[in-house]
Amino acid sequence: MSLTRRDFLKYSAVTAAGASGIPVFKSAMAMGKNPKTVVSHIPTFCEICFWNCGAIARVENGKVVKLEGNPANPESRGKLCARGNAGMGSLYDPDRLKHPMLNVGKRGEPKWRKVSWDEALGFTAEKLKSIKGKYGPESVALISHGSGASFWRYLLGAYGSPNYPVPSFAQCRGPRDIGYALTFGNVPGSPEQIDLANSRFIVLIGSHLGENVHNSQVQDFVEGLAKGAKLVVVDPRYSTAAGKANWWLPIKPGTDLALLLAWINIIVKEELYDKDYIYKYAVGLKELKEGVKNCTPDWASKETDISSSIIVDTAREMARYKPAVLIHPGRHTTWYGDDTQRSRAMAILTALLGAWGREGGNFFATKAGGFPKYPGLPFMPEPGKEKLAGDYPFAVDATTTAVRAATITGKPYPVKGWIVYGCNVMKALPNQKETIEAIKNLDFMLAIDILPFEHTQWADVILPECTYLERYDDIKVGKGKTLSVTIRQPAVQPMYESKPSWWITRELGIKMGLEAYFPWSDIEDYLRKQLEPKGVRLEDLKAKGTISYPDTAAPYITDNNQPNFDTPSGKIELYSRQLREKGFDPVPKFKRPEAPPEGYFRLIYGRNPVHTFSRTVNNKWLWELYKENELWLNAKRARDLGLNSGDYVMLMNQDGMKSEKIKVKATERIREDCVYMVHGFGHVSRETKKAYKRGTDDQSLITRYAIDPLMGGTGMRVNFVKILREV
Ligand SMILES: Nc1nc2c(c(=O)[nH]1)N[C@H]1C(S)=C(S)[C@@H](COP(=O)(O)OP(=O)(O)OC[C@H]3O[C@@H](n4cnc5c(=O)[nH]c(N)nc54)[C@H](O)[C@@H]3O)O[C@H]1N2
Ligand SMILES: Nc1nc2c(c(=O)[nH]1)N[C@H]1C(S)=C(S)[C@@H](COP(=O)(O)OP(=O)(O)OC[C@H]3O[C@@H](n4cnc5c(=O)[nH]c(N)nc54)[C@H](O)[C@@H]3O)O[C@H]1N2
Ligand code: SF4
Ligand SMILES: [Mo]
Repeated sequence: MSLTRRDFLKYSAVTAAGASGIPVFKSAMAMGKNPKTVVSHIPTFCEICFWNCGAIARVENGKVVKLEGNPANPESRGKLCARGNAGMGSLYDPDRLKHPMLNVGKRGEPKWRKVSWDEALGFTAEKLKSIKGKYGPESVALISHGSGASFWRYLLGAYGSPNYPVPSFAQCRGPRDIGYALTFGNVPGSPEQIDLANSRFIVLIGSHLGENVHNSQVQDFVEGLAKGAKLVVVDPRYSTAAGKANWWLPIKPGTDLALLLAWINIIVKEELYDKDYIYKYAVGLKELKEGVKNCTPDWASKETDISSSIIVDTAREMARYKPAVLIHPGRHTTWYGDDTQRSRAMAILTALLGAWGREGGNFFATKAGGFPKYPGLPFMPEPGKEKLAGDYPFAVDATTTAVRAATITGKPYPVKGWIVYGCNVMKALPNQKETIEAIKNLDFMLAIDILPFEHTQWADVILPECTYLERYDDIKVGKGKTLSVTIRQPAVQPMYESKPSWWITRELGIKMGLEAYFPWSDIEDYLRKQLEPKGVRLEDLKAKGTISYPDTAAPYITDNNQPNFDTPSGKIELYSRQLREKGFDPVPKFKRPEAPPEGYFRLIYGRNPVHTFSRTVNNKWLWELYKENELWLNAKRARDLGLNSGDYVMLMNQDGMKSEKIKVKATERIREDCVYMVHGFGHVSRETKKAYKRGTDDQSLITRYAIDPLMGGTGMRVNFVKILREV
């Protein structure tokens, strides 16, 4: 039975009961169910992806039977996506990790012994203390992705390590954030502060919204289109979004910077930029003009395979709608190794159109203050050594690949322990051979996960976290046009022997002699201390799920709301002196990417709307919807190769690496020079039974990666594959 609007209103009406700390029970009679059925609605937030939409779990007799969006939450607005709706598939996955386990075999050839929490944590504490004693605390790194990671980061801070890399930086949005920060002194934000719903002209460069499902962003995109926004989609593949576009530009992969420079060239040459805005807020127009003077539409046309008339038309059209133009900043931007400069070109174009801080462009997040940390914590030790950010002048944090390199080479200092939380390092990082080599060099690897995916099989200890529906986590503070705070709380008790990270890290901390850092009596005390200074009662938040603060500051530039550009000049930097000083191009320059050799295709990848990376492939409902990925192959090339949709093939990359078999999807919807697959398939752990050997792992073919010299991101679309018929 679904939660109707009336049910929801009834639910809201009983928040007073919730406020007393009692779970919000509804009368079973009112639900028309067996009178013995006890129903409750527990607000929480989704963890199936990191949009973290506010959700409401309907619990019947202690079992979660349905998940719905929480209308009070800005990320869900009452709706969940298919993945969020299927969240119970994680909770009730029969393959879940059930007990702490110790590997009594060799690393990578595990023999698992079920152990108590006390033994697992005691063993882990000893290992971590011994690494600290021998090499120093910086020799342990936390590689993580997900909400519970905040507790692990805190524990590592108390332990003294500065190394907490996330794949969502160097394999995801790192280049974008650095490119925008170099230009505007600010980042596009997460959730992105983009005004899709009010935009009159939207440009998607790669971003495949609709397949990439970030709930409220897709809702805004649909609203913007419904209100008549024009749409340009630049993608070598006819994506779902391209199906809605006024212009689909099937670009030659890896040449987007040439297109962007040509657009900039037209806009400055024809003086179509927002003059008042640029004179007031930007520096470097003259140098920019000079820098792009040879980037003519004809030049770009040869590089990109897009006709020069379309390049000119789209440039003029976008200028016509300025400033209500949204050049979508993208999210997964580690493509070809020149990604920060491509992102910078997108930022420069945004600036020329006057769209930063304008309605329909990029808006400003609320200035309302966030929530404080737990008060009175003992002083965290200053990490002794520099974090492992690699030799990249604009890297801001430790990166996964710099940590991996240090683990292999011992330079600049050895890394001997990995704590891997909610991150499948085999699937997320390019070049699996290097990942394995690094793991073999470790003294100790700990995996905290909910499922026995392949990377956990390399660990010495596995700790079973309970799923998001069984636990508390840190509060989620959202900063969009309004400030919001959302709670995660257990809808049901943890199954098996699984435990939440707040509990695991505290116990482990105490075993390592770090108890001074964990002064709270329990998680509710910990949360309460962060909520109370903002006047929020934990009980109210537990009942409502999300509390939002209407904002008084405008999200757009007005006379009283002037932008603040945190750059050396205090202005938008069309020309970047900081880049020049470090030996990089102050105005982005295009470098032609290597073309696929004869008989090879460039391998590109993306998302499927019903899966999140590799983590949902074992979820029975989502698995039913899409069980294995397919190889998108241009129909003409398929004919030439004598292949039909549904045929199975294997792939071999430029380094001789062969894939598992994959089903062909012969289609006009992709260029002839590349093939495409959804990321995250081809699991090799037998323990995840549904996912096992379904489809192909794109990462197994990504043996080569191009490192962004500015910030260390790993461009992963630099591999070429040949199609092999024998399977
Ligand atoms: N359903 C679902 N949604 C998700 C996720 C998920 O796992 N599942 N993950 C979330 C996360 S963390 C991220 S980072 C985002 C990622 O989503 P996006 O940021 O949208 O990812 P991209 O890699 O930019 O986009 C993939 C698209 O780029 C196209 N492409 C490939 N090469 C090129 C090229 O050279 N030029 C151009 N212009 N296009 C190219 C591909 O054909 C594909 O359509 O999605 C988020 N949303
Ligand atoms: N080839 C290629 N590589 C990529 C990408 C790509 O498109 N192609 N995308 C890149 C991007 S944009 C990103 S953001 C990263 C994503 O990288 P990851 O976030 O590492 O992605 P997953 O492969 O889904 O691995 C997630 C792991 O978390 C576990 N997990 C799920 N929920 C929980 C939980 O509640 N607690 C704990 N402890 N564990 C949990 C899952 O079981 C799984 O083992 O990958 C990057 N790498
Ligand atoms: S977008 Fe979907 S999977 Fe992601 S948090 Fe929201 S409902 Fe969950
Ligand atoms: Mo990502």
